[in-house]
Amino acid sequence: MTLGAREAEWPEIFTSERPVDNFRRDVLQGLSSNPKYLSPKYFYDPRGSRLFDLISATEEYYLTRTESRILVCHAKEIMAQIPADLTLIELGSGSSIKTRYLLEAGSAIHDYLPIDISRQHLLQATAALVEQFPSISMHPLAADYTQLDRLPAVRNGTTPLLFFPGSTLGNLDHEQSLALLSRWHTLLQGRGYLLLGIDLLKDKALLEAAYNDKAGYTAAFNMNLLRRINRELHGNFDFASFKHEAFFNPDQRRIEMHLRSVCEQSVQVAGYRFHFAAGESIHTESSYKFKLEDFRRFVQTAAWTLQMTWTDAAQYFGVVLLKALPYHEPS
Ligand code: AVJ
Repeated sequence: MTLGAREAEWPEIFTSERPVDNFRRDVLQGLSSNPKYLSPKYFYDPRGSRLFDLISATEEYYLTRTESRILVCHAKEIMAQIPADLTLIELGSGSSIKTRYLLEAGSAIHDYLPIDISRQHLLQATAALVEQFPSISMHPLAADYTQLDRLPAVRNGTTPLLFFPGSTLGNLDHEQSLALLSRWHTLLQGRGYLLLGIDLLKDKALLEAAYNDKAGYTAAFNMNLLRRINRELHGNFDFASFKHEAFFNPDQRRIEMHLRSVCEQSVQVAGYRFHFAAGESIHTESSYKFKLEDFRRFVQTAAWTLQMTWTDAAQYFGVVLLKALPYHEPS
């Protein structure tokens, strides 16, 4: 079936509100702030999504392969923890590569609802899955999963299982991730599960290597944000006068990515002028790293209880299953 025909099959992928319009507002707000920042969710234009796939295949970036290995080894066990007849709702599904491990782990999943901000990537990834899993009903939605005010309806009698792999929760600071976990608990009305991946705290050198791969894909991924601003917001960023930086901040337990201006300069974006001092940076991403015992307490404050944890032998990465605590209508 052609992609065109798929479009007809999934009207919601093309009718939902265009997430792009927030790009201009968020970029101008971030560049007007002190210190300057940009949201990592805007890394994922088509080129950015391809660069992330290249990063995931590097030796240094252990996260993707380690999480995939945990899912491959324990998918059946994970599914056994949850009542059968599931609706799998994936948040930020990207290439849906890890999803296959859950879909292959038996017949518990009947409906798959991938949600991603990158429309094109979502369509291609879902179309490929339909070929492999014809018995599973698929309902892709192009949307920003951090802004959902309602979850797509799940078929009556099925249990919703939210899937949030890749340690993407780590891009949010604690306040933001608490708010997001609470929002999802409310959207589920306290009924359902959340399976997520979290990158665990480890040796600084290992962490920094993962965000400074020798091939330079992470630097290109970071710099691609400026390329996107030039293309979509009539910017005139000169890539040669900014450099990629990624380092571990032990106080915050996070990797920080920055684009640092190598000289004093001013840049035009959407008709506005922004001044950069020599050495001034744009903070483009935080990747928080977790300790499992702290994480158990953390999720409880958002009305989730940690059911089970699966890690690799070296404890580099954790896949955790959370269960929603009963929902109480706010009094
Ligand atoms: C996909 C958000 C989990 O933070 O490790 C990879 C993105 N940034 N290399 C991460 C990313 C730099 C990645 N997440």
